[in-house]
Amino acid sequence: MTSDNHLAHALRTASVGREDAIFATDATSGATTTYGELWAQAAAMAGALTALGVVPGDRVAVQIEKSISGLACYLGTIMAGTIHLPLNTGYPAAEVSYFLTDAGPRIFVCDPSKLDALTPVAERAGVTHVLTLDADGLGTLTDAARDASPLLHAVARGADDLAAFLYTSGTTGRSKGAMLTHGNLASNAAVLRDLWQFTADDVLIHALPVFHTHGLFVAINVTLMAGGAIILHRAFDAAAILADFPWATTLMGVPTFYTRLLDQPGLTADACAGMRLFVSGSAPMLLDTHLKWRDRTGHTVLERYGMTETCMNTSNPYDGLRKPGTVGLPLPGVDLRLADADGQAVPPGEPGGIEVRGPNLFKGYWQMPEKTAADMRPDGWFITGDIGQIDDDGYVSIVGRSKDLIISGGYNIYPKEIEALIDDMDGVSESSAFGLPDPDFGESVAVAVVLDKGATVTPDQISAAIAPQLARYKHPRIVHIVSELPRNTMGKVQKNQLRDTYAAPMSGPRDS
Ligand code: MCA
Ligand code: AMP
Repeated sequence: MTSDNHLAHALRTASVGREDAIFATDATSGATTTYGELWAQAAAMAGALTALGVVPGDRVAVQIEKSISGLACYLGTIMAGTIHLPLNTGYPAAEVSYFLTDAGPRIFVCDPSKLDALTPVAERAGVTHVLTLDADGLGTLTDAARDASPLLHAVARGADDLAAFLYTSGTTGRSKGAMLTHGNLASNAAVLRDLWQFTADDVLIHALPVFHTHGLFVAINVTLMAGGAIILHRAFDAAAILADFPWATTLMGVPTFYTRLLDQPGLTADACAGMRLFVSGSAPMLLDTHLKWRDRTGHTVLERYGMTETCMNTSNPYDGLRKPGTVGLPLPGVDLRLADADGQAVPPGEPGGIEVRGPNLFKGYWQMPEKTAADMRPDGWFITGDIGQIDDDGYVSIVGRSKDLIISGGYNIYPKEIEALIDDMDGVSESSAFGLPDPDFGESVAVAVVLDKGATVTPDQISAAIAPQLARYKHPRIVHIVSELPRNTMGKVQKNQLRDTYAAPMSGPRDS
């Protein structure tokens, strides 16, 4: 039924003949969805998209709440041969406008509550049809799917055809659409399923958002490929997740999940007795968290490392030594090297820029060949912007980043995006955004702002001005007005110095 559609076939195979097996249980309502129902809904949605005139290669952008119908919509876009483009539900209209204009989707699906605000935005971006889908699976997309003939034969697509765009911000400006192929997603999920030993008996607690690689292409694709089940949590609630441990076998999360779960008195070895695997990624897990988790639960968290452009690159082993503080070994089929700025290998044991190559590597940035060329060496190595070190056993540690990036609760925040908005304000001369240690999110955003001579802009005015422009998680938690930014002799702003100065706000300069 889906065999000519590379990714749909790969995701579907494990559940063929097991249509009555449960794919998902809603953590709130307890309602279940079988594999048969999931794929029937996906085929219906693919039918609706096809009836609206999509052709292979069209983009279908979605900004929808997490739901089973939302997952069926993802599978439907793949079956229809189109390109799935999920957007963070926290993006305000200003950010959505950029993504729609850049990606040029034919169809945009949003929450009904945002329809009035986003329809003009979508129309200005040339979107042909705006549909709706809410957290309960209701909306005009569902209506259209009910009325359309289901697409019984998924549109043929090969491994090299595009399956998804995920936008990732750049260190120098505009967000870039990473183009991921059917082969990228299928090969990476298959490797992870095998390495982490996922089977049809697994039940994954799914509390991640489904508009990023981690929640969608790792958690969902791996589960589908194993024919396992998920317990779908719409948001992260530590007590509710802990309460589901007895029915589950695995959890995937960002480090914040684990630090928040550690705050739960009920987190004990007994509570984890039925769990076989805890996976962490998207941000560094502190050694302290690793050790506390092991003490409390008897489990060693399996940490892995990936990127939007590459899916997953490395993982600690399932069987064998998991080394806290490392991200493990390169995945089977993934080449990883440490190189200097010219692409020359660094001496063994020395830190160097992490570069990767393999079937996981994206096809480039949408309509930005010069940015693709800047990150991809002619012989196919992708420059990740992470600095790594490899120990004698081959385990990779991430020891720094050459890209200017803040990771807060697993979300990436590019300082340049915040600085550009603040620098545009009347009365502002320049600004610098940087990350400060945060016990919950790992890092939080701070910004130092230099005002024009005589200007009287306040931190509150700065916060208020950027609030409607950026998703909440990108908002600076603290704004310091400073007389100048620290610079080195080359004139480059010294963010390390800002971090050191403001890490302990009570002892920092009293200039804000
Ligand atoms: C929520 N807030 C945040 C964040 N999340 N602020 C900064 N950073 C965040 N990550 C804001 C809320 O808007 C709220 O603002 C306040 O902080 C407290 O919210 P709270 O209810 O405590 O947060 P939450 O809703 O529980 O969310 C925390 C979270 C969430 C569960 C950790 O951020 C999350 O799901 N993170 C996972 C992100 C992820 O999937 N990353 C993978 C992408 P206020 O109340 O002040 O309005 S990276 C990836 O895919 C790569 C390839 C990889 O390797 O995996
Ligand atoms: P993104 O651009 O959202 O795909 O985020 C990818 C970046 O997240 C990587 O380049 C790393 O800097 C970071 N990252 C992902 N997993 C880990 C991890 N386990 N430890 C440290 N950093 C990580």
